[in-house]
Amino acid sequence: MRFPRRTLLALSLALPALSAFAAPLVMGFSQVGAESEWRTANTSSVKSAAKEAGITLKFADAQQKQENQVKALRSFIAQKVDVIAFSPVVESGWETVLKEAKAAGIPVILTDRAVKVTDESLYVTFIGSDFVEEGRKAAKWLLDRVAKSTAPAINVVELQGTVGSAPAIDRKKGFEEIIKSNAKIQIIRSQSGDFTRAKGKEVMESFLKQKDKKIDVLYAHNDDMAIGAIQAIEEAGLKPGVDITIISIDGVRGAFEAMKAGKLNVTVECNPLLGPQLMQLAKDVVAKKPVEKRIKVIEGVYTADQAAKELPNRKY
Ligand code: GZL
Repeated sequence: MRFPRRTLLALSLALPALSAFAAPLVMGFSQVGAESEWRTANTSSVKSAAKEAGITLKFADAQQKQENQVKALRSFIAQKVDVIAFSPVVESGWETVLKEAKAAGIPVILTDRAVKVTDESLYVTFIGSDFVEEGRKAAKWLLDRVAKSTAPAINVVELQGTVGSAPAIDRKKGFEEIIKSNAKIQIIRSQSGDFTRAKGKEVMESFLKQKDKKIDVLYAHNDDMAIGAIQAIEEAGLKPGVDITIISIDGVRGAFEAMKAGKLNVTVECNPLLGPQLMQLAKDVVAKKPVEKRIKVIEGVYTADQAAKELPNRKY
């Protein structure tokens, strides 16, 4: 069917204006859960940024269960959303549902955590922190801290994040890569606290009950587990941050308050405020603009002596 030249001209002039009346972009977002202060801040950033960007957000909380995330992704596919974004609770087990999204022509953005897939075309881009580097930063702080120590051994206990999750795997990897340079530093116990305060406290209690080796350092994969462990250390009659040096990751408000109280020694920042970048990415992806396959978040390291000054500036 051929349109008269004047109609085509009119349409081409009207199109930009018409786009203002286009239906808002619809994003299906599957969130890990509400397990930590970090996660709460991440959810708040995603929701406020979607509102700000005029994006209709369909938000699903998976309560840290992969099967709930798979269900949510399938629901978004059935609803024919324009784009799917999710933070995968664990790295593996996503091929099938991501193939379903691809078959439905719905682009997928990974946010916060990565997946292990054989076909990288199953997602368009991954925006999140470099967890291996966060583990390295934690270990480098410890190396500096014990550089002048005459102790024959530095015994570390480790509270790992959720088993199988990218941050738990990579934070362990980065930490172990760096401590290898000092044979005195040994991880004597390591167990998952699932990124929660309650589990962090419970596992630290079990570490403290085992009296065969003195605990010099706690390395916690997130602040919430460290804060739970601080309670366990105090209940055991020890001084957290003094009798046991505590290193954690995230940089949430609770960590700055613990550092200000002298109960935590250092937190490696992991920025949860990905919302605005994610929404712009979604618009670019839907508009089929080229985007980077891997977008890293810039982060710092904060020590106890900086806590009081930095606390008022914290946005999460
Ligand atoms: C890291 C994020 C982790 C945080 C935890 O980007 O996936 O999950 O470190 C959170 O606090 O539970």
